[in-house]
Amino acid sequence: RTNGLDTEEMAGHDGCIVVGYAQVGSESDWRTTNTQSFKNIFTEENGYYLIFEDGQQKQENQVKAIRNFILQDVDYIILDPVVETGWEAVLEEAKEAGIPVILSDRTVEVGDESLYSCWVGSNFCEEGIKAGEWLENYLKEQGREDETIHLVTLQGTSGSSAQIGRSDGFEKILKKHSDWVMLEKQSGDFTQAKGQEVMEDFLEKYDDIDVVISENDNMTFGVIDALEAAGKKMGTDGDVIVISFDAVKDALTVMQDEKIMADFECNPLTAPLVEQTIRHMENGEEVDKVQYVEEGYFDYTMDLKSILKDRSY
Ligand code: GYE
Repeated sequence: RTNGLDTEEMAGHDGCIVVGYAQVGSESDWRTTNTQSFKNIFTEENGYYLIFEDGQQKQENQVKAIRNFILQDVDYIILDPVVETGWEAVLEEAKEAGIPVILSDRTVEVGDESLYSCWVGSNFCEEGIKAGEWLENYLKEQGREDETIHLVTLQGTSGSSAQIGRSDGFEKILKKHSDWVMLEKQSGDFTQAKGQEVMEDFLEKYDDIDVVISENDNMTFGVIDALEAAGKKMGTDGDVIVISFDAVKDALTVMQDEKIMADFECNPLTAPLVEQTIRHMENGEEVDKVQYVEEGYFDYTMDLKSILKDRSY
């Protein structure tokens, strides 16, 4: 196996499968685990040489990283695209260079699906639907199904498939309830700092928020800080119901105090499935175009203490 990496960089790496990985950034706990999952799996012991690029949540950085991977003539490109659109040109360049592209976590929207080999990730729309259905059931259980319910949404990075899927999925359930009023949706870019800022803004504008939908846990941590600073109580006996996505350890920890009522898991351990896919491709086997990772959900009624004991992320 030869490749275009300069000899110094590749010294001692002969025979490895060279993988260029364009990661979104380091905006959340979920992301940290996702990155670690790749670093643990794509090791030299496993026969890989991993070139990792952090795009700092900017598409232009990711495009630059992919162009460098092409110049380096890597064997595979793994892309976690920050947003869905605008990838045609650079994916075309990878295709012309004969380098397969595997999408991990988020996906792209392109006219020509042959521009990537496959996508390994989560069913974001399903996560949004499950969140809406959970709220539906909870309100029924509380005898509040005929009440007018005021909601706000903190969306993830605008135009990312995680944001689009979760928003669309929740919207499907929202539409069935004429008495659910979505007061406003704003992007908190999947970060805690932005999440807090957006929630503070919502609290200034609306004094009747019953439900907060927050499209990832780190924004939710910001939401909780803002609610606490405003003297709002969360939980069954509180003023506000907070629903989140990801289900990282710290989120399940605060769920014990009902600061988060339900959390829809997004599995960050995509690397094993990506690695398995590469092995299949190395053997010349066909791979499934869409491969979903497994995920569940958690709510405040569960035995979180024992769940937390076995949880790795
Ligand atoms: O929910 C969020 C991260 O793309 C699924 O990105 C991922 C999302 C995840 O920043 O925490």
